[in-house]
Amino acid sequence: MGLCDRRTRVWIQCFVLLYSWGLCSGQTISSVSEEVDKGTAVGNIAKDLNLNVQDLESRGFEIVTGSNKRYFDINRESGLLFVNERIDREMLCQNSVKCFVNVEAILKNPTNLHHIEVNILDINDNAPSFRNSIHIFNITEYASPGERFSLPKAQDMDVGSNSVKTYKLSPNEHFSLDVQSGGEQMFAELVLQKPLDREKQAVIKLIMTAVDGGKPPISGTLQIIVNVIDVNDNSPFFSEQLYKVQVPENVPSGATILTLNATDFDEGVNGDIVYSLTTNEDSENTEMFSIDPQSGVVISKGKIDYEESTADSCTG
Ligand SMILES: [Ca+2]
Ligand SMILES: [Ca+2]
Ligand SMILES: [Ca+2]
Ligand SMILES: [Ca+2]
Repeated sequence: MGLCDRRTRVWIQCFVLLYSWGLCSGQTISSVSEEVDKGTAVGNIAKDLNLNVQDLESRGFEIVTGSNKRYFDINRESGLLFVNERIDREMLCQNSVKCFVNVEAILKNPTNLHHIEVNILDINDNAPSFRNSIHIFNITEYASPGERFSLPKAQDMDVGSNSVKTYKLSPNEHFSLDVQSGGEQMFAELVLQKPLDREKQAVIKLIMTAVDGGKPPISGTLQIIVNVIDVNDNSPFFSEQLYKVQVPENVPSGATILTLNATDFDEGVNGDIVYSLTTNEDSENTEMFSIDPQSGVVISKGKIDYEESTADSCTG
C-alpha cells in the first residue's frame, strides 16, 4: 500500500470517527475547471458554513486532504477556498467522465468537520490522436464499390463533448467515409465509391482528420495510403496492327527480319510478354521464321522461296 493510500485510509478512519461523534456538519459541492491558475477561487467556505470570517483564524480552520497533493487551500482572511496546485483532470481521473477531489475542512473549539467535494471540470486541452500516423491498405483493383475498410480509432484524453466527435476525409474520387458511434467511441470506415484502376493510379493518398467536440474544436490527422494491387485486366497489344516487311529470297538464315513490340499495362507477371508465331494451317511459314519469345525479334530460319511463300501473321 502506497503512502497516499495509507493516508487516505487513516483519514477515512478519522472521518468515520468524527462522523460517529456527530461532529460532521455536512457537505458542500463546488466546481472548478482543470488547469486554472493557482489562486483561482473555488468557493467561499465561511459563507457555506455560515461562519464569521474572524472565526476561521480563532478556531484554527484548516484544510485536510486524503492525497499527498494539496490541490486546494483556504484563505483564512476571506474564507475563500482557492486552487493551490495545478489540476490536470486527465492525470487525476483518466477517462472517467466524473472527476471529484474531496477536501475536508476542520474547525476546532468545538471540533467540526466539513466535507467539500470539488467537481473538476474538463477543458478541451487534448487533441484527438492516432496511435500510428500512417495506415496502409492493400486493395485489389477488382474491389467493388460499396466495399468497406475499417480505420483505426482516434484517442482523445478529454471526456464528453471534448472527446472525438467526428471524422473527415480529404476530397478524393474513390472513397467516402462512414462515421458511426460504437458506445462512447466514434469510429469510421472507408467505403469504396468508384472502381480502382491500378493502371491509372497505383497509390492513393488520403488524410483522415479526427475532430473533437470542444469549443473551439481541435483535431488530429491520420495519413492513409491505399496501394492498389494489380489484377491481370489488360491484354498485350502491338505497336502496329500490321507489320509489313520486304525480304529478299536469298536472305541468309539467322538474319533479323523485324522486331515486334507489344505492351501490357499490367504489373509484374501480369504484364510480362511472351512472343510466338502462328500461321494459317495451310502455310509452311513457321519453318521460314522464328521469333525470340522475350525480345520479339523475328529471324529467318531457312530457305525463303518467293514462289512458295504466302503472307505472314504474327501474334503476341
Ligand atoms: Ca481535459
Ligand atoms: Ca479534446
Ligand atoms: Ca491491372
Ligand atoms: Ca496483362
